Amino acid sequence: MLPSTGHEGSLNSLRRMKYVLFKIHPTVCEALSDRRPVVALESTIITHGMPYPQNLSTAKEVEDIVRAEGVTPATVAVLEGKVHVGLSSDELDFLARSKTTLKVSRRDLPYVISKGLSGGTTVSSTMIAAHKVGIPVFVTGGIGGVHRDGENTLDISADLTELGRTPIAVVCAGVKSILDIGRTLEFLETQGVCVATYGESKSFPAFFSNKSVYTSPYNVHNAEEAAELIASTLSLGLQSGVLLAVPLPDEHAAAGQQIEDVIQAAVTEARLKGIRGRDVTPFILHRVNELTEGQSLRANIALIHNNARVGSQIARALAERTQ
Ligand code: PSU
Ligand code: MN
Repeated sequence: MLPSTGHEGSLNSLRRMKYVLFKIHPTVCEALSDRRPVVALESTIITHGMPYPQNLSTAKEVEDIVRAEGVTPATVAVLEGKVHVGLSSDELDFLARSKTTLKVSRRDLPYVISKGLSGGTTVSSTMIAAHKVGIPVFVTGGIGGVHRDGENTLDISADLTELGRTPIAVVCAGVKSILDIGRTLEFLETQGVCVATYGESKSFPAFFSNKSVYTSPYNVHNAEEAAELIASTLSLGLQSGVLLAVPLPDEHAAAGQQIEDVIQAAVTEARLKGIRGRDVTPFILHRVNELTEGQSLRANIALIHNNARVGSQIARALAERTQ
């Protein structure tokens, strides 16, 4: 018999906690134990980022695109106090229809878990879940950032500090111009986040627009280069994340410009109405969609599809390297 370390009790309770707090879908479990590629997906976009029924169809399409690339999708959400990694079709349906689910960021996790509540996970809490179960690549639409006037309000998304402390590669379409892109990039630099644009463009993309006036620190030209960058972050043992920004496909660029024009109106409206804190991003997304008569939603869906494809290729290239 092995000598007692005196830690068995706490180790066992830790294992139990993880078992109790997390529910990993069998397809995700199998893929992870076979070292096959998995892509994590967030769910605030389902609960607070898009209206029903487009939220549901998009969530399903994104999972299908990931599967078609030979990768296992793992949509993350909190359901009745458990962090689910990988959802069933019924669970996706529940999240898309529910009007009472919460928006769960890092700071909300303890409360939501302790009360047995349900919610969509933001980029920050999805990164936490992905890291805990060992999924290195995560695909989303847009990350949170420093809000306009953030130098006064201090409204800076927890996504940015999460990228500074959790080694996950987040594939997105850049930062929405509802945010202050320049300050967001400065903040990411302070947090030690390696930021690169995917492809040839020197510009850092602005979500609806495939370029901004800001230069991207780096470029990766293909999935292999992106995987190399992620692998280097992991081998160095850096505890910070990587942000890969994939520009919106050209055919949607014109719509992007028109959407930009109404963003200022929506931002001003949010300020005048006294919208604060976690409600700001969902409010602006909703208003921009109304003001563009659905054009922003269509562009949003197109770019998420594109990100899912690119992110899956990166996850595959990374898995091939580490196999
Ligand atoms: N940007 C979008 N759609 C979204 C979000 C951001 O275009 O759904 C969501 C993401 O889940 C992101 C969160 O992590 O909003 C950021 O919210 P906040 O700005 O409150 O940190
Ligand atoms: Mn905020």
